[in-house]
Amino acid sequence: NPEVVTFGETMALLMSGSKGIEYSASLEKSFGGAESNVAIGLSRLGHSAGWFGILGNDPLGRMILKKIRGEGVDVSRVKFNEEAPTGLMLREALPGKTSVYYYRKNSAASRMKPEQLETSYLSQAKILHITGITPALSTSCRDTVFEAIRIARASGVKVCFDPNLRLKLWELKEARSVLLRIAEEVDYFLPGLDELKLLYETEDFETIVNRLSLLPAISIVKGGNDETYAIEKGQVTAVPYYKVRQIVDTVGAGDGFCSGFISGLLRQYPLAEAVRLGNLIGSLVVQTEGDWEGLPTWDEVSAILSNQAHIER
Ligand code: KDG
Repeated sequence: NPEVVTFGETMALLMSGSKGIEYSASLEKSFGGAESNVAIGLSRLGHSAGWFGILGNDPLGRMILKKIRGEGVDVSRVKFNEEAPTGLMLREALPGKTSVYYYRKNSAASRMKPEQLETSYLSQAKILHITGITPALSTSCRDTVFEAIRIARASGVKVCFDPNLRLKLWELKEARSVLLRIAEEVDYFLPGLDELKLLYETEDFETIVNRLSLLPAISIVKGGNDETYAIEKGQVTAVPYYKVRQIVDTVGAGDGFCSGFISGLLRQYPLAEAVRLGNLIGSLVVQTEGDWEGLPTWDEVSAILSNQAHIER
């Protein structure tokens, strides 16, 4: 059984070049989903990771399954739905503005139900990773998230939660109530600072820290002033970002962070070191186009950490 288990919606992704979707003659095909991005990251870092979700029984669904399997992620619990399609997203990165368009309403993934969870698959993991995208997809997906947390907690599996606030999927008011309820029940809460400002309705960092300190979870706040904050029992530790040569595409950086942080937890690093590894993976992902393509292997990470020069040929 995988050490880390995660689930959610993974969609086909069509990306345009600099002409944008409207004027590009062709689009590049890939796929992405916050949870499978994290699973791929963990697999590349040398851990066993399992991802599941529901895909449409269509060419895009089959492509996604093969690609994620090809990354060494356990996909044995993935299901296909015959009635609904695989979700799709289009993305364009125009100078200064990245836009995402979803074609995912009533997708196969949105049909996930709590009864489909396999208790022993979850309960034998060390870590369950969930995101706040899944509960936004449908009520049955929301119930599935809460049931997965219940199973994990009953078996002593640690739960990591990235709220991944997606205002294209639900109203802030509803998102706030659901995401903050989930945050109460997890071991590691991994929000971005911008998300916390919306969830707690304040710009004030002190207030945010106070609110987070009331949670049982250790909170890791991404996207501060070029640093990530680890907040444990009211104690704030700031861990600086790595320098990035050129930011190409920031999508997937948060997922990269999560995979590095979880890798640090599995390696039993002290908290700040796990955060530092998360920062490193995030900094590498933003230098490549795509959600998960830039995720490094453990060999690449080791080389960077030991300062080895990269030899092209
Ligand atoms: O974190 C990256 C994700 O946003 C991307 O892969 C798409 O999962 C996705 C979503 O639902 O937005």
